[in-house]
Amino acid sequence: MFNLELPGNRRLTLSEPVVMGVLNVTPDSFSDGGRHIDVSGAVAAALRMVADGAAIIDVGGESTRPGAEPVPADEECRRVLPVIEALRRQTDCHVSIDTMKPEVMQAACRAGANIINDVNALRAEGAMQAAVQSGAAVCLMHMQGEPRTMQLAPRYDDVVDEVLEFLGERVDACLAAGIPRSRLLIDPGFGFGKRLDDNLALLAHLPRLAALQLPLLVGMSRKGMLGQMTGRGVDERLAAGVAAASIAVLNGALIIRSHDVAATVDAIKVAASVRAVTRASSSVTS
Ligand code: 7PJ
Repeated sequence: MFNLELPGNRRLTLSEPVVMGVLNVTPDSFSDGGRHIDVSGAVAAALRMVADGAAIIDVGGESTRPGAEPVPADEECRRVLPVIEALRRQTDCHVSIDTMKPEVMQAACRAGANIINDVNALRAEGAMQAAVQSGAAVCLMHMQGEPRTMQLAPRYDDVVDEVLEFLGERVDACLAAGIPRSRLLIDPGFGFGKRLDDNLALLAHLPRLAALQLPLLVGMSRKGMLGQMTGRGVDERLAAGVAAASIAVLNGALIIRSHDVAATVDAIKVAASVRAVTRASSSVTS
């Protein structure tokens, strides 16, 4: 059983899978010529996700969707810090900061974030040091390429082997830098430099990632892979996302990153109940 150690002697118990609710904090295009951040709206959305059963709120101020343009660190801070500070005052849920930038990691953790969710796996200059100093837990995600160009020509010989090798190396780098295993999460990075076949291979073979012996986070909510399988637009992928989350939990995922918290909480209870039976009977026979 996994526990994730967090700053301030807190911990996230992962005896059952949990949901990480996605909170995108990007400018409201309807006011101030697109520069206004609706802090109270963002906080209200987060509190709703907590009420719906989210264990973690993942706050992000820069889109990492394919083709998205980078945002400077000070602008990213301007977006996320007021939201994290307000959340800290109003709830004791865990808060992760979805960023690749060391400056944002540091400021967000000072403001009360206790998990760093880095789709770049702390490879940016200064990111590893920022994570060590913050004392926060870290989610290490696999990505081939970089967000702006990653979907142009993804290529793997064996996607599962390559993701495992990459994550293993990043785990070793964290351990060498002084981040203990008890603070690490791993994530195969669905949709990050991957074609549909690659995403499906990862989902089907997710149990192989258990070799790294770390809690597994996955995010497929609303992603293109669901659209490719169902023909649905981004706002019509709830059922597909819930199905994908259930399969991920059956295959060992412990944290599900989702925009649709209430539905995902219910779905993973079903999947976790079945997984518990499978595990109990396989431990008797093996
Ligand atoms: C992920 C993420 C993911 C982790 C995004 C989107 C793209 N962080 N941040 N895993 N995806 N750990 O939500 O469509 O899959 S942003």
